[in-house]
Amino acid sequence: MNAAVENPYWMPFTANRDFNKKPRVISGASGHWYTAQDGTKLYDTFSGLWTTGLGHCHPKIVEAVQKQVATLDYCITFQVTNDKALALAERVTGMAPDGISHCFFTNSGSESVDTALKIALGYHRARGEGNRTRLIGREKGYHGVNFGGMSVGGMVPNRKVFSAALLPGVDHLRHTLDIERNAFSRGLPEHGAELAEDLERLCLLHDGSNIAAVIVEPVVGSAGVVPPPVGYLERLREICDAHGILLIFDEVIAAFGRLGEPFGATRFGVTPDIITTAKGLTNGVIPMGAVLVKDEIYDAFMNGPAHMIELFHGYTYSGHPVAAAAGLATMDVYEEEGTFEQARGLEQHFEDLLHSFTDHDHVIDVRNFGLMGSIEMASRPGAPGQRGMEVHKRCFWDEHMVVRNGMDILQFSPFLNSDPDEMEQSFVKLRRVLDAVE
Ligand code: PXG
Ligand code: PLP
Repeated sequence: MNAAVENPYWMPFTANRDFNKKPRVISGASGHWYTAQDGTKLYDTFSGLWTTGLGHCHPKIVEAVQKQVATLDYCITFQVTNDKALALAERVTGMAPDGISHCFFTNSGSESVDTALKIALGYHRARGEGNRTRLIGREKGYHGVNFGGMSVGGMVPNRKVFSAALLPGVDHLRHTLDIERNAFSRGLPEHGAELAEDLERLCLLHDGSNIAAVIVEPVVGSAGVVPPPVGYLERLREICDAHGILLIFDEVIAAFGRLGEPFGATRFGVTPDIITTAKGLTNGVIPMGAVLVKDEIYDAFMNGPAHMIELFHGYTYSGHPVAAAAGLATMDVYEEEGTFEQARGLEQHFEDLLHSFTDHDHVIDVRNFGLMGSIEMASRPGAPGQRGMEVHKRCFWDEHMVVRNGMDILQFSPFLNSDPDEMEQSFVKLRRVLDAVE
């Protein structure tokens, strides 16, 4: 099929008409490189979509998936389970902060978020605090596209069309992006911890006893990489504790090495009550997510008649054996190859490369933490997003490189096992593109 002529595929988060004029189609990958349909090799600067930190088609994961699909392809997931799901739950909770020893499987980040919100509401009700129903998100937050995650999310284009259908009883903290005070910060920005006091304000307004949970990304990803101000997450934790509110870290991007640690929670030394994950759980090979919860939360559900279902929630594919096998192989590779330490070792080089763009005419901010980074360009007057899209396309066609843009913000998610020279070359190519675009 010639996608340029007629493309039946309605692509997600894509400018479909523009895409169809000149489709960008990948048909293979190996390690740090994609292969386009015409055979061109393209360097991947985004590890898939924050997913594939170990590189594409890792032989150990490929082998585990091939073996599993020929051994147990699918298994009923309700009232019966499979060996791989059990093993993966043990493995993942074993890496989590102390006191978090149960996990619930989903198939994506969006499902993890909606699952976490439902668990938070069920937990309070089970403890006789059914009045705690309010959910708090944050401006610029991305928590997926299902109704719960969209409601607590704070990205305006994702909410605008569905405004009337958003969950009731949701409030938002202000976002922490402050280019005026924090531009070109290396790592965590200095200013903004006081923004956590927004939560105190909402507790005064609604009374803290009505708030069920607060959900934030420890480092904002989708909205353009916004690391938390120094002290901000610690303060959120304190306020949640003072009011009995559950703190949810949405670690769909942050977990599994992106911040040089198993979790953002372990990197920041701030332990939330619930952690949502997906992406790096299987290196992106098979869709899967996991929601990790503190023991008190799990225990609160474990009452009533023992033959009864405790949580009326689950997906046909929760704990899918092939996904779980991919997850187990991924965890093996992280451990055997020392991936998280390797990622930590790449941080300085990555930071230096990103910040070498500080003086570029188009650039108004550079932000980074762990192996998450962004270069924010000024928008063209009257045409927000146009410059970013042009950079994306020129990178693809002229420099053979996949670069992710969110409007005029370029986002970078290098491989956790990147070759430092390859990483450097990608930024040499990027500079050529930034010099060439108006
Ligand atoms: N929470 C967070 C923090 C995410 O980053 C999701 C939930 C939803 O996951 P699923 O698997 O349902 O897509 C995500 C996903 C970007 C970008 O350009 C990031 C995501 C999705 C789309 C684009 O940074 N992250
Ligand atoms: N819709 C219908 C008609 C179904 O039968 C099911 C599951 O059985 C679903 C939606 C939910 O699908 P899933 O469990 O894959 O999320």
